[in-house]
Amino acid sequence: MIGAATFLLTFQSLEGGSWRQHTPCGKEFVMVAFKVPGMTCGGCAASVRRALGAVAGVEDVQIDLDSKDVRISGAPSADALRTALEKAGFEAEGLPVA
Ligand SMILES: [Cu+2]
Repeated sequence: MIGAATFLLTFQSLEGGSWRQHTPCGKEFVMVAFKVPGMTCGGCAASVRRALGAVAGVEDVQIDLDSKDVRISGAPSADALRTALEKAGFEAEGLPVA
């Protein structure tokens, strides 16, 4: 339980970048957080979600339209995320290079 609480705190304090995490059951995965300032409505958010969800290795996509924050969990490559976003007409801000 302590592990789960720590995990949640870490997750909520993300500002941009990527993190290697272990779930409470010991599985390792990566979280990537960045901003997509071009999202202005629910339609944009849906496009971004669809584009990112199709990238190999992505397990979950969370989008906060108000803050323009996007959080990915899974093990995708940042380049693949960037390419998918650009194809959908959006630019990522703060997406790690590696
Ligand atoms: Cu829109």
